[in-house]
Amino acid sequence: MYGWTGNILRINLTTGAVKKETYTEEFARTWVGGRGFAVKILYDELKPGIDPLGPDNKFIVAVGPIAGIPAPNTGKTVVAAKSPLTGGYADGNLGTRITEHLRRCGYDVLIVEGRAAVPSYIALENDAVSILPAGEIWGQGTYATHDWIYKKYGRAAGVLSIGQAGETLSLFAVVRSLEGRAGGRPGMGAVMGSKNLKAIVAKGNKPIPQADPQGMKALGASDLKKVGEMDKKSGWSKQSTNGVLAWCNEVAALPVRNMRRTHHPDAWKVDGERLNNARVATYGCPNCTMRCGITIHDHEGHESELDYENIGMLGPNLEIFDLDQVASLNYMCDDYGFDTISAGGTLAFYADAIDRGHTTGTFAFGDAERAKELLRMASRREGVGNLIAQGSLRMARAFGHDSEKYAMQAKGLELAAYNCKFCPGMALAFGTAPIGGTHKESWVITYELNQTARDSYGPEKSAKVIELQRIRGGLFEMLTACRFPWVEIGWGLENYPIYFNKITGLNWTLDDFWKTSDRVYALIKLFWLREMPDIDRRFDYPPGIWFEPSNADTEGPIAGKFLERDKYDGLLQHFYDQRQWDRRGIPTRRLIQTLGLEAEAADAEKYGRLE
Ligand code: PTT
Ligand code: SF4
Repeated sequence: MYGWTGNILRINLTTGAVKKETYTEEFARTWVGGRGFAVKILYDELKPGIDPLGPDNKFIVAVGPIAGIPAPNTGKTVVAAKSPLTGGYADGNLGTRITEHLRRCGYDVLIVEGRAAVPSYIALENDAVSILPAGEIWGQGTYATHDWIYKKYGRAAGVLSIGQAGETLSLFAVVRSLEGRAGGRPGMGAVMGSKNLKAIVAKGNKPIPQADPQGMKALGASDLKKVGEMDKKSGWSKQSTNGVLAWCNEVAALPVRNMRRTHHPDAWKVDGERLNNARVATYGCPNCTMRCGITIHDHEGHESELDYENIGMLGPNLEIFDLDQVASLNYMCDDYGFDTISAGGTLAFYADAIDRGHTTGTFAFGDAERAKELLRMASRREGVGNLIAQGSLRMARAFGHDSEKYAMQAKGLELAAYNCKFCPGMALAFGTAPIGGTHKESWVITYELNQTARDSYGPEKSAKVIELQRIRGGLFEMLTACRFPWVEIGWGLENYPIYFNKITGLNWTLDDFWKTSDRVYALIKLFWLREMPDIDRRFDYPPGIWFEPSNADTEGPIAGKFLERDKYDGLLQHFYDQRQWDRRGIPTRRLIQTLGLEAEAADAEKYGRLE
């Protein structure tokens, strides 16, 4: 078998047992890698109902067959587990040198089980595997942790770490890698923390098996160069992801004031141009020639890396239009290891709940200093920080007063920075995203607003959502390659089967990836069904407030417009029909057979009926 190492490393932190296991070529072809491997392993190995923060949960690090081999942009890794935030399947994707080093140590997957008796870190150095004490850095942020590890293993090593948020089990703690960014929004950092696992470091120099290494080397080098040239020509990385902020403001899709408003006259103060002007450095993930990580200094001189989602959620959504303050909040999230999107969404919900009189407290939109204090409290679980650390849905349940409808989340995960009060297609993308309210599966909003009638709830929108889910949530999450060359500068999708075939020696087309992607989405839904047998189509709805006429804007381009519940339901039905899922949003028996998931479905049927 080429492309895949065929090896899984399993480490049990309770017993200290380390086991090298193999997987078959059939497993590799059925699940490809990254998210595909992760969901299959979690489905097979986790008993439904286990405590996500208990020793029975498993923390998975998984890469795909082209990962770590120089080509556009193959430096990404998937981290996955059962989520403590949502209770369902969860994963995230981050740039890190672990991608290459894990493979160069000889593995495509790392499974961490159990719970260490004391704070620990895992070190992989080719065949050597050590579980070592991390007491010295327990209580430290992610920057200090990385430095500590780099001092021991050198700057070329690959590192994943958590900060205090992961240690104190914040339900939206992420995993960080300073070699890329952060990943695992639905609490993957808390799962590491629950295992007393502060960090993972890997250093390897074994070759990665490839069918045509010379051919791939030449092609990868020339394509990386081409992507770099295309990026320069397009000018995209001048503002990187934050180029979209001004557009969102203009088209009334910006999250402002807990998504109560869709645009703001001060939005320009935190837009891509201002970010580029303040730039102090540019960072990129491994194997990338279109480096998009823009850093700026905050008031205290910290260097803070800002993307659109960070700025949108910690800036306009909290009505903070001072870029330095946004940078400070972002730096704190990065150091503590909080997800910026959920942190911004939860703080905004808290300010909104106080504003509506549904709770008492000291916090108002625009108050950056208090927002920082609340983040500090959340990292220590002090006072109201204990509630904030659990996300907006749990906070809403604690406050009551029907406040759940304006907790801006789907499946328990806070929505990313697109206000879809009147974007039915993007609302569907959030509602049906398999890990909860993320934009990463289907960023349909530009298609919806630029190429269709905004008020259409037609099947063209659900079809596009599925097409994008297959590409973004399927192809890129299985291969663990960054999607930005394709999304942002038009690097052709047809290149990916070419890399895949050169590396694996197979002869796949994009259609093979679409089928595998459908299998992965179906299995993720079965995972949720086993955990929550009562789920139905309401599970795929966005927050209730988007359906309320009283929530519509009173001025601006979408004045008086809001999502219509019946029509959204119709759009959701188009989505189910096109996916061959039943009226509850569960894959049908016919689809299960087509995808070869009979064994998995038989298990799911113990918990919820299939149609
Ligand atoms: C993703 C989510 C995103 S999506 C952003 S910014 W974005 C936030 N980044 C955070 C951060 O930074 N620090 C922090 N403490 N929390 C953060 N939470 C948020 O996490 C880097 C880029 C981006 S920038 C995006 S869209 C693309 N994401 C990709 C993906 O998911 N898969 C893939 N194959 N390629 C991708 N390419 C792009 O990578 P999650 P990231 Mg990752 C500092 O984390 O859980 O997947 O959530 O995201 O590493 O920041 O992505 O406008
Ligand atoms: Fe990382 Fe950005 Fe390059 Fe993607 S484009 S690999 S996110 S630096």
